[in-house]
Amino acid sequence: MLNSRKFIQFTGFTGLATLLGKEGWSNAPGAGLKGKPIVISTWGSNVRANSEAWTQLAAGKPAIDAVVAGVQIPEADPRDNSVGFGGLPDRDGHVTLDSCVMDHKGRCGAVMALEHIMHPVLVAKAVMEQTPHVQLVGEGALRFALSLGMKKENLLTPESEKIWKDWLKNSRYDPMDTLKEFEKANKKESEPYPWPSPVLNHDTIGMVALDNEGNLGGACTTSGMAFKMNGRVGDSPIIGAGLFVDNEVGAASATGVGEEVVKVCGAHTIIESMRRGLTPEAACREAIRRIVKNKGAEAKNVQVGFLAINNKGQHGGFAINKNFTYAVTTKEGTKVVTAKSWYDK
Ligand code: SD4
Repeated sequence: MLNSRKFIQFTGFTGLATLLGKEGWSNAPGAGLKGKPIVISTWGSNVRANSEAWTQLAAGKPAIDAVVAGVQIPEADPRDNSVGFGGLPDRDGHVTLDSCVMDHKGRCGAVMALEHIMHPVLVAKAVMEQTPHVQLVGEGALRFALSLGMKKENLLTPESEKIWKDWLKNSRYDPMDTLKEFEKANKKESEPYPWPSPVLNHDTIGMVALDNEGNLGGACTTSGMAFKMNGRVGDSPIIGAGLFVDNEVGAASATGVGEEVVKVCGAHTIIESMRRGLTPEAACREAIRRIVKNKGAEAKNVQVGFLAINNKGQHGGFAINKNFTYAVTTKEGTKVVTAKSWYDK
């Protein structure tokens, strides 16, 4: 069971207040749809992305199109320092993007360490649809994007550049060191769990959806861990780690310290657990259990959050540490769910 279900409060998201009625989205477009469409995405702040995806689902579009539309919202938002434009750079100052998509037929595409392209998810989709391959990386991915007519852009905003330059003063990279940073900043325990720091690595978007026809799709897109080594690839563009979709079962995605997600094939593990009959939440918990088993007591110092839907439209999530939230949109409306976590008291 999920421990908190709240309809969204609109502080900070002015446009959304006009979209939702007091009790959720009772007059939402799509209320008359026969199926049970649903879209969920990592982190409560991604309600705006859900809204875009829902517009597509409500118009009867396939899940894959809905998620690709949805995740482009944070990709183009310079305020989101973990995705696309405005994403924090690697330690050499390069904004390098990881992204993947997967559809209901098991088709998939990914780009890794892609620079200068505002919407890596569109390149990942084109890899899936227009090439004989599944993954393109670095220079080759960039050349492919340019061949599609995409523009080469500077994605490093002045704000991200400043954060990077401040970081360079100490140049300490240790995603496992979060609690120490937390204590140094004199934060209270009740504040959101900061991994690896309160602001620097939040809001990667993993989004999965079920459309009106009962088909699933998913997308995951990120600028990855801030100040990573140049060339580092996380879980987000790895099919089976950051994202997996199987129309027979469900769809799952991940956020958090990608190295830990890759080690347990996170999203694929969740799908296989749901295939064995686990609920989405229990399946996410099982994947978290494997990370905790690997890391022992150190797991307390790292955050990973998983979310999943099954092909009946049920959803769930689970995290290592508390305060992992995800946004859910259905015909009933949009809400932000705080997932249970391994170390919930
Ligand atoms: C990564 N999983 O590159 C990503 C980071 C992330 O919100 O999820 N940030 O490891």
